[in-house]
Amino acid sequence: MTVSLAREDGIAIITIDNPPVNATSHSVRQGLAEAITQITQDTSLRGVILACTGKTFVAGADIREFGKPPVPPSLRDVIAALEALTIPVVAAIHGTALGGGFELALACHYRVMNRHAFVGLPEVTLGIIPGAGGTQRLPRLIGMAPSIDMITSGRRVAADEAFKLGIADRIGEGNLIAEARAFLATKPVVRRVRDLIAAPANFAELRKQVKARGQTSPVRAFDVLEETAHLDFAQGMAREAEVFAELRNSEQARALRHIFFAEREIAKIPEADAKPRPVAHLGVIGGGLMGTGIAAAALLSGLSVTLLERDQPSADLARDRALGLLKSSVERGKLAQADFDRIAAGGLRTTATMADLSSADLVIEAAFEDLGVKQAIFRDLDKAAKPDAILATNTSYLDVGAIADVTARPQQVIGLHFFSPAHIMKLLEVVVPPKVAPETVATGFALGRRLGKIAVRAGVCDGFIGNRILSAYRKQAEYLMEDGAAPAEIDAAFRDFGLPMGVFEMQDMAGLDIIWANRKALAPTRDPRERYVRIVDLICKSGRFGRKTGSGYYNYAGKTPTPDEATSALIAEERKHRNITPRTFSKDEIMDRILLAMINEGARILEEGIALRASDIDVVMVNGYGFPRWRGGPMFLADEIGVKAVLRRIEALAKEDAWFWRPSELLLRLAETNGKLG
Ligand code: 3H9
Repeated sequence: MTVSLAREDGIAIITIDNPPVNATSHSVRQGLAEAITQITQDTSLRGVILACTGKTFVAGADIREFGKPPVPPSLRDVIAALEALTIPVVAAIHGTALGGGFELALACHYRVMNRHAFVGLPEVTLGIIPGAGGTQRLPRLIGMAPSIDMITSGRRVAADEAFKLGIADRIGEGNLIAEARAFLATKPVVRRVRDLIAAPANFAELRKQVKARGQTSPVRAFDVLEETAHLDFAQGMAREAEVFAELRNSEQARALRHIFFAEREIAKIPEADAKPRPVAHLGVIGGGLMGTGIAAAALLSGLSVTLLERDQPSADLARDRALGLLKSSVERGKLAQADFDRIAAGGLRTTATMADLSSADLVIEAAFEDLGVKQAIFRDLDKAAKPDAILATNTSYLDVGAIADVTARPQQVIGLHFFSPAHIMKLLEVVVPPKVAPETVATGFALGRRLGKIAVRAGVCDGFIGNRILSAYRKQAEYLMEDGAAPAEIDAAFRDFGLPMGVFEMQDMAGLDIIWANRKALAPTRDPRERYVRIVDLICKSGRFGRKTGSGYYNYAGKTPTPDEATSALIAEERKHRNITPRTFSKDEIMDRILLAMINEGARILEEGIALRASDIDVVMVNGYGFPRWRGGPMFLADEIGVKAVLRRIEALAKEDAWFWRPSELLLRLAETNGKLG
């Protein structure tokens, strides 16, 4: 029984109980339809309350049903029957009323919201548009401009704003059913949103606010709102249904559904049953960009932080930097001024003495990226930290096991690879060395959750998941460059595909010197069969490290970056030196090779057990490397294309460069069995 009906003092109370999020699965729709029929037949009733058990109101249609044929009754029919009731219906909203859940609430004649509740129509984030009347009822209730904002962005609206917009009729605290009863006691008339009239709007102006970035659904949602503005309710509903059906199983919707579930799968780790240790006090070693970003993220989530630098002036500087990041959070409305003042007064301590980390529950080292430097720090830290403290390194590619092994507590050492700026970027790779205890891994994940991060488990290898894939496609981009494509052409192909920037722009921004140092560190282990492009080394040798020095692949002297002439000449020179006759590559050819490089390396990562699931790799690429969410990630794309077809393309490219394009064992195996990566 996912829906129950109770009658108390002339009021019908419909309760939905469908854990985890009360989605409108088939049994809920069926149950609601039956409850509505019973209410219609009972003339003794004066009002209806629609409520949910558990942590939330209805969070939407059941997304797992989207790939399957629809089974009646449809949510639209249930909603129409609810709205048609002739006694007042009140939705009692706690948690989140989202998508179909909010549409259900919009069909109620009134809405009572808990002070901490949210409403929203996030369908566009799943590649679809609201399909149960959201595009028709919301504008009639609150007007076109705020509806366009909510529907095309998918953003959630908190109770206070919902009240101001006219979505909520009453805000309550405590017993929401009692609030809804009190509301019904005011004898409200039956008010159907479908009968209201939306005021006209300036669509040409409003269209400019739609942020689509290559995604179809926000644009289609806007189209429907505009097209149906002058239609009656039934015609508007019919148009909404058409576009909903058109998008429901589109490529983008499938990709976005994939990533929605992938981001929830990441929490399913072998260490899930281990008990995380409590972390209230965090130590951070290193007050550079990374260390201060990590400190800011921790402070924002209410942890107290001690940040260690090599001397007092550097510690003071680090303090200013961390507080500067938090100040910008106050300006962006992410942190209250009072919380900032509290942190500035005592939540953040900076020191130049390792012994001051002795009370930290977990210490994250974010010092210079060099194994020797990190091992020296861990030797000292192991002596200074309390015995049960967990020690973490923020290395982006070094061997976490080799760092753990210099301590007397390798079971309590882990990698926590944050992405810069660490107080903003969502991704966190939790790197698991061989001797680590399950409890340490569980603590890493719990800390990630506390900091609001998307934490993905990764095994130890050079670059873990994300940077290892980056290194593969960066190499491929360098080969394309040396073979004839200009960096700007390659970057344009990345942007056309939907990434926010190209691989060369990104390197200029990160600093070419950092990449150079990494290449030098890896030189002794490089396989002689690997094609090596030295262009970036030569750029660095001329003292040009990208954005920070004013030039790299691009020149930054003017308002907008332009291809750097010295670099273009250097590339031409290098081609001559290697006897390469430059070829032209179309944008499609460029992205085809880049994606195949990502997929092949991703498959290796999977076959070596560095990533637990193909979808974990997609989560990393989407949240850390700008891979367009609406494309689902490289592994999802590989399965969409088909492993066999992917392999055929890799084998064709292997004729040019057999070493780079040697196919992963996993791809070979899956192609034989017609299997899938995900
Ligand atoms: C829609 O409504 C279309 C309509 O307009 C038209 C219809 C005709 N379905 O996120 P959590 C699962 S489109 C199925 O970790 P939280 C989730 O996979 C929908 N399953 O919890 C996970 O499962 P597991 C519009 C769902 O507390 C578990 O619930 N609605 C759905 O951090 C817990 O999820 C949305 O887009 C679903 N709709 O956050 C809302 N939602 O334990 C999507 C969740 O097996 N949902 N699951 O891994 C959310 O945003 C969050 O889940 C929510 C809770 C904020 C509700």
